[in-house]
Amino acid sequence: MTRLKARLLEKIQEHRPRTQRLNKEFGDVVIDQVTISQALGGARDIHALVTDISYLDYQEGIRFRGKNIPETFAALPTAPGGEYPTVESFWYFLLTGEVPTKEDTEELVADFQIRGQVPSYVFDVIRALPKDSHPMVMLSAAVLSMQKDSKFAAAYHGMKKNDYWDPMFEDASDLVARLPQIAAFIYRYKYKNGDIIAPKPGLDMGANFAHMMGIAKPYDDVARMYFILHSDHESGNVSAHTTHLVASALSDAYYSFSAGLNGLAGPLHGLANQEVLDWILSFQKQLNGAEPTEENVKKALWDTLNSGHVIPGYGHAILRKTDPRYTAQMEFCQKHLPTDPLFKLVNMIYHVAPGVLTEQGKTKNPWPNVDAQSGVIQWYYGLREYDFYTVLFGVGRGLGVLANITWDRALSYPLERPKSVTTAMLEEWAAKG
Ligand code: NMX
Ligand code: MLT
Repeated sequence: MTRLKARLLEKIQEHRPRTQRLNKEFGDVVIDQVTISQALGGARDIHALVTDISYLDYQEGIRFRGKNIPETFAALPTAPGGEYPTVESFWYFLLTGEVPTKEDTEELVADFQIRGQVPSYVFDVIRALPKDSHPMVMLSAAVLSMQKDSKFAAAYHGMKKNDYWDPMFEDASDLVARLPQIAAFIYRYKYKNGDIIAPKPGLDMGANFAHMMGIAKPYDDVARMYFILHSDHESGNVSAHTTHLVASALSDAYYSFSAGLNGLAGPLHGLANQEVLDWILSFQKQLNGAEPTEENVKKALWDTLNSGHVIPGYGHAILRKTDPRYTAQMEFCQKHLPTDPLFKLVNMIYHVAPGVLTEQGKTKNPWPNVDAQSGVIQWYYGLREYDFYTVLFGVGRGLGVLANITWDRALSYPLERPKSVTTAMLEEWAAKG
């Protein structure tokens, strides 16, 4: 058993009595009530999910295991020669809530090299799809194709409920370790004439991903930063909630995460990073070489709104301030690409868009989210096929949602099955006030 798995087991055993006591002794305590607009409005803000892996504050943004983004980056061990933590150490942190030692991380890097070996049939599945399939289709299909080797599904009939977490952890770890190679394969297969670069033994996940993508330093750090920032955003977002919901039927990690990825592929969720680049580039084209100004950016934003479209990368279902993931990436850009024309344009949009959205008066949050800034960095380092950007989000999101479903099984969270009502019932309650 790896040190991570042994520590995770201790953590699970420590945690179980807390959940059991709450359920048994305090099960009737009311924590929320539901209004008609919440029932009609996408269950917005109803407190009905429990996770300890991350928490999203309306103003401050995300905390992973209690730490905000700068604290997370500062606490975890960095890769040799890198400025950002290894993804492996972050995986340990998400699962246990503890900062791993150097030895814990090294063991995990070695463990991932073994788990990370992608079965060759996965590549056959990708190749069998039409080449013009969206890369998210390729990623989701690749993940789903590995279901046949699920350790959870194989063990299911011979297992007690208390042990479910073990093969779920095994599947989750296998998946996390394999995702970078699958993503890099999709990229090189689809956009680089199938000129595939094999993984290199001994590298951590960020360095190996940069290597397999064929992009030089500091892209290893970009990958580490990107995967960590996109990992988790508590349980209610579409990809996390879908993964959790599907896993609640005791579907294994492959079924569950593939479903979550399909939700991530929507333009209001993860696909927004692709939409942002598309929007920015078409605006740049319209400028025809002229400098972006407050006036022409304002006009482009209004044109988009007046045509009935959303401004991609702005707004959020929970956040009410600038997303700290946006800020973390902006700080990276200020350090590494301060004069890049696209970064300057993104800054100009940040200067103008909140005012335009406030004036329009519809959105509850006129501030940028993670997707407003992420594509510019990829573009700068040569990854210009922007319909690939959501795949990068997906690799990162795997860390959060797969840690979550491991804990779901550890704490025996049951089948999720909310109750629906009819419109007539709502009308009846409305009449009663
Ligand atoms: N541009 C224009 N209109 C907007 C925007 C925006 N960026 N954000 C919200 N609105 C509109 C929204 O469409 C709705 O209009 P209507 O009443 O006509 O249906 C109204 O403002 C109220 O929406 P909110 O309650 O503020 O937002 P909601 O919680 O429903 O949706 C998002 C949240 C993120 C879906 C929404 O802000 C949006 O569509 N943003 C643009 C897409 C985007 O950036 N998505 C990525 C989110 C982060 N992620 O990675 O997943
Ligand atoms: C996410 O990272 O999942 C997005 O910001 C969307 C959300 O939290 O609802």
